[in-house]
Amino acid sequence: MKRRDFIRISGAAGLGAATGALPGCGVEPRVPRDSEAVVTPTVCEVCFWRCAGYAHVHDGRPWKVSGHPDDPHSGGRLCTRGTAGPGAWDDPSRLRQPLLREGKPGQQRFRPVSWDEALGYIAERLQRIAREHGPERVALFSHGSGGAFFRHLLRAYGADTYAAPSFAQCRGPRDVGFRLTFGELLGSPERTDMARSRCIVLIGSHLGENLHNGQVQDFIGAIEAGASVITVDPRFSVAAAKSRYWLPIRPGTDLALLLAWTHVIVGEGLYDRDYVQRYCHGLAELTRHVEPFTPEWAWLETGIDPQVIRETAREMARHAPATLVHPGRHVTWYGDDTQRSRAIAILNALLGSWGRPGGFYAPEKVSLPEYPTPPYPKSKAADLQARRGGFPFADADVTNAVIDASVGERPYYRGWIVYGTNLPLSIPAVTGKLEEASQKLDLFVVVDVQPAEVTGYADVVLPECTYLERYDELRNAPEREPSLALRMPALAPRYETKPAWWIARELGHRLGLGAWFPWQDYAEVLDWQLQQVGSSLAEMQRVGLKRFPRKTAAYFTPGQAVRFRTPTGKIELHSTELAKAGLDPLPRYTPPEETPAGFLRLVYGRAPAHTFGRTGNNPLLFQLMPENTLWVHPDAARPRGLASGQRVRLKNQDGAVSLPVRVRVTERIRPDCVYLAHGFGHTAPGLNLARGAGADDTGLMTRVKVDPLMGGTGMRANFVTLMAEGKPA
Ligand SMILES: Nc1nc2c(c(=O)[nH]1)N[C@H]1C(S)=C(S)[C@@H](COP(=O)(O)OP(=O)(O)OC[C@H]3O[C@@H](n4cnc5c(=O)[nH]c(N)nc54)[C@H](O)[C@@H]3O)O[C@H]1N2
Ligand SMILES: Nc1nc2c(c(=O)[nH]1)N[C@H]1C(S)=C(S)[C@@H](COP(=O)(O)OP(=O)(O)OC[C@H]3O[C@@H](n4cnc5c(=O)[nH]c(N)nc54)[C@H](O)[C@@H]3O)O[C@H]1N2
Ligand code: SF4
Ligand SMILES: [Mo]
Repeated sequence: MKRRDFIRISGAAGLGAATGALPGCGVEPRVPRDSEAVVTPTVCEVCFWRCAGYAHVHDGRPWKVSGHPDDPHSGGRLCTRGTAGPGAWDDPSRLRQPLLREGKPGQQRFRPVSWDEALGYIAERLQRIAREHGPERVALFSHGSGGAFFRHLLRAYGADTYAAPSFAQCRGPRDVGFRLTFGELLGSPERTDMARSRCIVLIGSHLGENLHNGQVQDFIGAIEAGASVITVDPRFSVAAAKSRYWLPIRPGTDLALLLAWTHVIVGEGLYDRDYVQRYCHGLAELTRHVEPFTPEWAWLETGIDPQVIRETAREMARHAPATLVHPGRHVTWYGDDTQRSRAIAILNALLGSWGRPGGFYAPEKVSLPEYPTPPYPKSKAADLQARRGGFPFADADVTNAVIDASVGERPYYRGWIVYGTNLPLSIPAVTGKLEEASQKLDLFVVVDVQPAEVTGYADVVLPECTYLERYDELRNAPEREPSLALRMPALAPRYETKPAWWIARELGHRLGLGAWFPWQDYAEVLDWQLQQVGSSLAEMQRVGLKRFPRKTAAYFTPGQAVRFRTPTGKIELHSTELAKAGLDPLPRYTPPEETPAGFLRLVYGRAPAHTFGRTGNNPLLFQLMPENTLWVHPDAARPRGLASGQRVRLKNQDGAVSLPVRVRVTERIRPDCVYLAHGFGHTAPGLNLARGAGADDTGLMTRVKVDPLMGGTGMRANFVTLMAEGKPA
């Protein structure tokens, strides 16, 4: 696909989305002229790439959201999902007022209450927990912009546990693996220099379906410029379709392939000698370690022809250092994920791509001072075991460990605040635990925009307004060029919804923590911060996004002396930290569990038109893709008597059964696995469109393979059988 095709397709989808009259959505079919709309800057929150753009409001309704032309995250174009932002505002299921539980936990029976009553209830419970157990026994789960305000509130209160699914269910293994190797994290947006890559290796990363906007544009740009793409995926993904090589790997054996590639690169002397000598520690150990991992050995594990393994290794070396072995983003797959990420990091080090054009650049953000408030109280820190589950390389709090520490005989945590994360659909293998936690906790608050499944466990549900109706912190993301972007309210909050900053401030004052909220309106904080860097809120309201000059170089200069933030000051091929902890200092391959007879491995990924489960009820995106389908290879479909369009239920190895989902028979997947886009199969009664549409992968993940280094939950350890429902549609 050419870049302009991408623009046209995403633009066309967006236009269709913004103008189509939908039942229950109420979007006017008449397209207003640009001059009729009031335009204000925004930052998209439909996913966490956070593109900067503009909200166009006409007649008191948002009629479109467009990209900011100067934005490095979006190149001025929003993706399909971002363009459907007005649907988030117009979602008929939106929460409208605070709710207090009436029925039992797990039942969605609530009584609408005033903000005063809801906040009074929460403040009273928080004070009681602090008095009886200590404030450190309150945990924050968070994913999304407004979580920062609750983090600030809870730190002022004395609670420091802060767990996000973006660590233990997403990027954690990769960030830990790269930190152990290079001494630095990859961040978001990833510091990958893909636009300049000459060779791109994608291990699973399904760019194009994974629609992180700027990244997909860089990927397309690189392909247009002739980059060679090698995609490793058991499924013929969109990225595979754009690749020179597609390696349909046996699921769970990527580490064997990575070791064999390393074997070839080291054995044939294809690595960057000067770079490795100058910057790397442990080449001798690595050379010894990979000796046995020949392409022939890897063939038996991965099913990939040894000649293809050799050819692709040489292809990577030919283009180095402009070869990017992409670190991926969602990498909690099989439990050996930190080690697999280490193997990816090692390969990049050998190719000399870290700190070089076409590999990884050094990102920079704006040094933006925090608004002055008193230091947080030095209260007792939460028990590290409770927060991080005792995982030696957990660099952040571990969602599943915090959940575990909230159940059982003597639960550690007494209160939860859950902001913008739908725990039952995002954290596998916790359903029973969530029920138990909701019964045992003294306080369970959910802050959300819609009645997602997680709200069913809460005592109090607080309705946040959508991103189009609020201020949030400035977007200050590490990038090639530093920039600040403003999100401001394009409309007043609808119904009785409120922004997170307001909720946190109100609670702060009720808890006697007013010193941490010495402002009336968050706009004052933004203006103060902007003044410190030579701008102002007024300027940002006008320009939306402001770029700042870089202070350091984005790449190493030839021969530059670099001290890496690792114990040896070098890139650690052989990890001294892992060795010291008695763990494998070089990645060791463990074959995946065999698929039981008659079963298929369940794999999953992203649908381009949706973000997880959060957009299922967006009427515009629902129209584009109302449900997911189950990808099944003809060789797996035939003996089961399945045809495309037929509905099946999936049943996993432990008897968990999904909602019905339509089969898509396709040769684009290996015969030993089936594929579902994540985020469908909602059961929450309030989600009028999404409820019952398609099947949910999380409910089928009753087993996880926990990463022993950082606690991530490997989710690809589940197997399913298929049960036909009725005749082909
Ligand atoms: N449209 C859209 N885009 C998104 C998101 C979204 O919700 N919607 N979410 C964003 C977020 S938070 C994240 S973390 C990223 C995730 O996106 P990625 O980091 O790209 O996620 P992966 O898990 O690598 O991608 C799933 C792919 O892995 C393949 N796969 C399955 N098993 C194996 C295996 O054993 N080996 C290999 N090599 N491949 C395998 C699947 O077939 C599928 O193509 O996407 C981001 N982009
Ligand atoms: N089975 C399975 N599990 C997964 C994954 C998978 O592919 N398969 N992917 C994993 C990955 S990579 C990630 S990053 C996580 C993502 O995990 P989550 O972030 O939990 O993903 P969502 O399901 O989108 O839940 C987001 C919640 O935030 C709410 N929300 C949306 N906008 C706002 C807002 O503006 N304010 C507030 N307060 N709430 C809002 C939504 O209504 C929804 O309830 O999931 C992980 N879990
Ligand atoms: S990638 Fe799409 S959904 Fe995500 S922030 Fe950008 S425009 Fe919004
Ligand atoms: Mo993620």
